[in-house]
Amino acid sequence: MKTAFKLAAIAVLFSAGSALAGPGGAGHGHGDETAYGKPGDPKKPARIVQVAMAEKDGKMSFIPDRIEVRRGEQVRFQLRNNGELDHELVLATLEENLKHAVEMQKNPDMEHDDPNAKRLAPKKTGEIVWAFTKVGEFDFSCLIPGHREAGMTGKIIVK
Ligand SMILES: [Cu+2]
Repeated sequence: MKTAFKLAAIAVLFSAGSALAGPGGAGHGHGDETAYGKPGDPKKPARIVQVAMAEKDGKMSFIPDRIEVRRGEQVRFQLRNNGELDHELVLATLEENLKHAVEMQKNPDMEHDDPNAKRLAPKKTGEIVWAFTKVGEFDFSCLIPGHREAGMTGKIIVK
């Protein structure tokens, strides 16, 4: 009974994600609040954190791969893809990102246009503005198949 319910919830989550309802479309019923915070307000002050996407000797990484944030802080991630391949940064709980990675294996061309994710072509830059409203340890990863496995993952610690 419990398992069936859980599976149904996951199915809803995935359909909401692929239908791309945009902010507020995740169906949580309280705006865009997630377990790891909510989309930031670009008009409000934010701490700037620069994150580079890199490839070296067969490894892929985010630099830095560990970011500490205070609860309530809004962060403007300034992303730059320094590699030769497309990369993305998807911010979520570790559990969500691992599930999402499985989906990406099935649909490698799945594009993200959500407030918690950004995909960049080589040498391009982009931004994610996110408000960390909850304490915890969260994940950011590149979910393009093979990239997380090659090292493209990091941690955000909200205190
Ligand atoms: Cu990547």
